[in-house]
Amino acid sequence: MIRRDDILSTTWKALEAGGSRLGHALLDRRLRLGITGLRGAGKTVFCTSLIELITGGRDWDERFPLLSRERRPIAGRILPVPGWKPFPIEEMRARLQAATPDWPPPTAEPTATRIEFDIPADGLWRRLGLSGRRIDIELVDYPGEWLLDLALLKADFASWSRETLRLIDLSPTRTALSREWRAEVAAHDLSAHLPDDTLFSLHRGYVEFLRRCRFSDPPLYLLAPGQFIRPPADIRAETDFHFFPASPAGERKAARGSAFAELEARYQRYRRRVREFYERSFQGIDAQVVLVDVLEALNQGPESFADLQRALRLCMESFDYGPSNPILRWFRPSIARIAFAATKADQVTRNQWNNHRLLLEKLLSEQVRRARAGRVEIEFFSVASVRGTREVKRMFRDRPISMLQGRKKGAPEDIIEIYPGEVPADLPGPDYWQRPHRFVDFLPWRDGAARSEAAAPAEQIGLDELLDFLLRR
Ligand SMILES: Nc1nc2c(ncn2[C@@H]2O[C@H](COP(=O)(O)OP(=O)(O)OP(=O)(O)O)[C@@H](O)[C@H]2O)c(=O)[nH]1
Ligand SMILES: [Mg+2]
Repeated sequence: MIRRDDILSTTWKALEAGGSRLGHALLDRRLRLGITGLRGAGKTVFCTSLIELITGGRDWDERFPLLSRERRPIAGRILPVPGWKPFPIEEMRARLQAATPDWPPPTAEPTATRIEFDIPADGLWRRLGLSGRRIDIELVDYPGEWLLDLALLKADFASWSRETLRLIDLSPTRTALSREWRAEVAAHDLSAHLPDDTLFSLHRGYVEFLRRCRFSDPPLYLLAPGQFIRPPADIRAETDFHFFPASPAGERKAARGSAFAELEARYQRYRRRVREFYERSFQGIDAQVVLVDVLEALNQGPESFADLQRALRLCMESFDYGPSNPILRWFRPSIARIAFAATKADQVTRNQWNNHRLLLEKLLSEQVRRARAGRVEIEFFSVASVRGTREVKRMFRDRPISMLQGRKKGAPEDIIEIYPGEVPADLPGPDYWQRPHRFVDFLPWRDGAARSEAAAPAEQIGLDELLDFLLRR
């Protein structure tokens, strides 16, 4: 018979052996990160830099000063995630560290990766003789447009259609761009049967409308279904995909065989696919990283900015942390921590980083309040996963001002110098929109023509601080 004392002494011996397998087993920590960000928010660049930091970090004091000593990753390695295409880290690394570095293209398909590493044992664990704790981070990268499909999971076809059509009426740009498509829909009786070809043509009209909103001036963010804009290669041709928002004829339930009933059935099948994707990507996440590019929306003006806010709120509602949300029950997430990161901090000068962070906090104040009430730990960061600029001081009317130097997209040979302007610390009012500001999309930084330290990961802002927060006990 095994006595309790035997077990204890065996455990104790294993611990005394220092960093033994059993020691690791006791201290292992799996961290499933839910990377959340709309298109172009900076997810892929963030994932690349995070993996680089964990697997190749060095010169910690100079390069990652805000990552505490006891949380510096040791012996990081990249592992596959069964059932997922691997995150293309080699390709990303090659792009960002090339002699003429460039950003990755928009993500076309979801990928996942696992990063396993140790961090030094601290406090009690070190006294017990353990050399380290093992951490295992899993993350999924996906096309940002798809994030907006989360909201579909909460709505049936009739209410999704109602909301979508209401939004079209509310927003001047949407109203203008949808005119042609709405006229086409109005020419058909959806309470009657319609052939597939007609439904397909009306669906294409809706997709075209979404695309025009995406590239309009100003561009809009809240465009759903997101997979219509960035379709997964395997389902583009399937009829499940060929629907569009439609108002039911009167209050009656859609008659069997009617076009409306067919659209409803397709919507529901589409939703099942979406749900599968989200279950695979977000179910069981412990921590969330919410990446937001507020600067691009500030460049685009009040209508874009308001639309970004609307889109973000809608997504965040799907991750509601209050107890009564049905989505919460389905995800059953035990999200303990959220890092909200305002991305591309290198597009503004250092004295604006605090505002950059505060603006994101204001943008999502209601969602943040609810998450805090649900005892989720929250912090805000101003982050540049890969820096594209350097800051220099210049004298202007006898006063020193900060300027940014960098290379613009499309002109990699010339270093330009600009004054980007200010970031508001609160939601921008009319006075902000009058003031000049321009946050330029710079290329990743490179020193001179020949990069002397070609293998070194590019510089970052705030990534060290963010990782420190995620790894905190
Ligand atoms: N200056 C600067 N620009 C960045 C940074 N991260 C991303 N960008 C810019 O933002 C663009 C989009 O970044 P991605 O990481 O591809 O964005 P994403 O969220 O993966 O976008 P999707 O794949 O379309 O969903 C890049 O092409 C860069 O122009 C950064 O740290 N600094
Ligand atoms: Mg991407």
